[in-house]
Amino acid sequence: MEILATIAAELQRGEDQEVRTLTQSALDQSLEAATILEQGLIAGMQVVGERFRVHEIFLPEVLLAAKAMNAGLAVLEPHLGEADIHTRGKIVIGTVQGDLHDIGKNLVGIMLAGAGFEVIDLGKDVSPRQFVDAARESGANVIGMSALLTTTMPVMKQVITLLKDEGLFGSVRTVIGGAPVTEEYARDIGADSYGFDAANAVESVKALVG
Ligand code: B1M
Repeated sequence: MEILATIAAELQRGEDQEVRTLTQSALDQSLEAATILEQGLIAGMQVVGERFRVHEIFLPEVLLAAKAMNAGLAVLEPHLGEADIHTRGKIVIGTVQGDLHDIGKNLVGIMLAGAGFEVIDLGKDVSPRQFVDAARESGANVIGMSALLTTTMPVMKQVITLLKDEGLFGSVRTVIGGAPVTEEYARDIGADSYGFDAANAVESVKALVG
């Protein structure tokens, strides 16, 4: 679909206005929000990540692409998820301490809210103490953690250790995800579940809180 390739290309150029307008046009053409997300926005961001990795582009360009991604996501937000009306449970989410990548985490939050969960989003650079206190104070059933850097993944384990120290492990379940995170890593650190993408994160949380 040509418009999806154009969205991906404009996202790579960091053209947030264009991405916003094109995303709306794609919806107007009756394309599924999930298709626009996967084949337009995420496809564009994957190219950005690869070009950044091989030093063809640098941080300023990545930041502009992130801004364009957020512009497109804002248009898609009301159309993602299942739009259940009742609350399935409460979940605290955030990107772990030291990590400023929040696009994937935001997407997970949108999909969880769309599936009927009450989402308490702590934002990015969230410390273990903030996660655990927020879960206790809100009575959340689940903590969802996102990490995009290999250097910040160990913070997820610190959250689980703190839950154990505070006697909350087991009653507050954990789900983790983010590009470098694997199911095996989740098992190793004692996380209850893992989501490889936003839709899978919703399935994992549903399975946890049944
Ligand atoms: Co940075 N960055 N970045 N970056 N960045 C990566 C992650 C990197 C892989 C790029 C690369 O080298 N190819 C690399 C990490 C290498 C590593 O550790 N393995 C990297 C680096 C090195 C850095 C800096 C260190 C660069 C520097 O300063 N020299 C720096 C670190 C800053 C910090 O965090 N302290 C940095 C900064 C940035 C920006 C600020 C410029 C920007 C982020 C803006 C923002 O988020 N507001 C940025 C971006 C945009 C990226 C890439 C290009 C794209 C990430 C993204 O948004 N993807 C990224 C390359 C890549 O991933 N290909 C890269 C789209 C998003 C929808 O996918 O986040 O993977 P993702 O989320 C997915 C799944 O992972 C999953 O579902 C989502 C939807 O499918 N998921 C979950 C995510 N969280 C989940 C939680 C769950 C379940 C599933 O349960 C709770």
